[in-house]
Amino acid sequence: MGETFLEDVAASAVTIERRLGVSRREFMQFCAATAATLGLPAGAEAQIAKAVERAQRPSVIWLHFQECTGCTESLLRAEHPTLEKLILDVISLDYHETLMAAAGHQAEAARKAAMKAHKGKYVLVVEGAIPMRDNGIYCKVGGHTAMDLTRECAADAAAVIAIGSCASWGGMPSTDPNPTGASSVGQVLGKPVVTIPGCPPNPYNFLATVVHFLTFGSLPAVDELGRPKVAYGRIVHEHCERRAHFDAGRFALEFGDDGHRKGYCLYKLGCKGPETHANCSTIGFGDVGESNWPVACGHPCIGCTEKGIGFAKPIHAVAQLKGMSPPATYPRIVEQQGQTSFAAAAALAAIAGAAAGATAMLARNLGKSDAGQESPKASEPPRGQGG
Ligand code: FSX
Ligand code: SF4
Ligand code: F3S
Repeated sequence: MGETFLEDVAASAVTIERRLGVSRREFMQFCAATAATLGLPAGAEAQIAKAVERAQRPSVIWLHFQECTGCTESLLRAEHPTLEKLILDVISLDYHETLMAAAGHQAEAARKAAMKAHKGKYVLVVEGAIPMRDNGIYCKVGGHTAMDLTRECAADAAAVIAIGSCASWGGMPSTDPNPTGASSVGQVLGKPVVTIPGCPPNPYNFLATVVHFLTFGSLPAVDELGRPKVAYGRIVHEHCERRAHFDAGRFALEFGDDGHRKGYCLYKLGCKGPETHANCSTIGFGDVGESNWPVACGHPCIGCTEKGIGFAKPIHAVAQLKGMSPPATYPRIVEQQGQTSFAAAAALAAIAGAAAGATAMLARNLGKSDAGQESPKASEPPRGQGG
């Protein structure tokens, strides 16, 4: 590093550009987005940037069991080229069956070597459910059952993350009658672990969790199901872009009917947004562009992040209404809605505890100030710890 602050900045900009192939500006935008996802106070992006730039990348051992590899796919198939680069840059992926070049004994040796070299320090990520029936014989890798591998790798891990609904609570493989006894990582280990459910999960939630670990040396606060509160503290319905239609009683009744084509609420088509905890409606899904999440695409939320809802409750069944607090703001759908000013929405979000979902949504909506409904004075979104 150079002797002056400016030299330091210039040097780190060059390093980041070389490492990630992105400009310093893009990198800082990523850090700000991650800070918003984590519901961190203003200024946290600088701390995140410092940690990502300087910290030693944590070794990650990533196991795959009963699943479709959609979790990994969602991390890699991003529209924005920096996301997967960032993920692969902030961690050192030492074992990942679908991404590593090694195969067979070589792959097994790589896993053992990483476990030995980083004993007590590596992060174990498990993707997929783990069959427990008949001593776990329905899923084996390298001659070992998924059950044994999970326990062996978790024993010396600094942190265990269950990624995707399958690993978090059984997901699709555990669908009734669950012939293989597909179970979660927590069930196999007999203790709670951090879970990032979703089928597939939102890559930003995984990245934000890892960045939190990198920046603060700990995983973020979780709810009773192990889900980071900042990402899963609110129900989808609370910040849904169709919420104004729900409140006004305007519903699509059939796919393709007039209400559906007008973008009305999908509740009567079985949308599980009112009973599903996730931030899809606030940060969008993955990194595939604006308004790309199930409801925005015209399909009801199936509750993929929620145990007992996704793959359990019929897709057409009407959701139970939970936690019916007013939304923080009403994005885009304004034509029949009165004047919800941005300032009022911001104040409401602050009163509601400035939950991460609201914070992220308000941050996102700052870019839409051309909608004409937002106060030009409100240039700063409220920030605060979510939960
Ligand atoms: Fe697939 Fe992952 Fe679904 Fe499961 O995601 S997208 S079946 S949650 O474990 O690969
Ligand atoms: Fe959105 Fe579904 Fe709630 Fe309707 S029921 S407002 S579509 S989350
Ligand atoms: Fe899943 Fe519903 Fe989000 S189906 S991706 S939780 S909108």
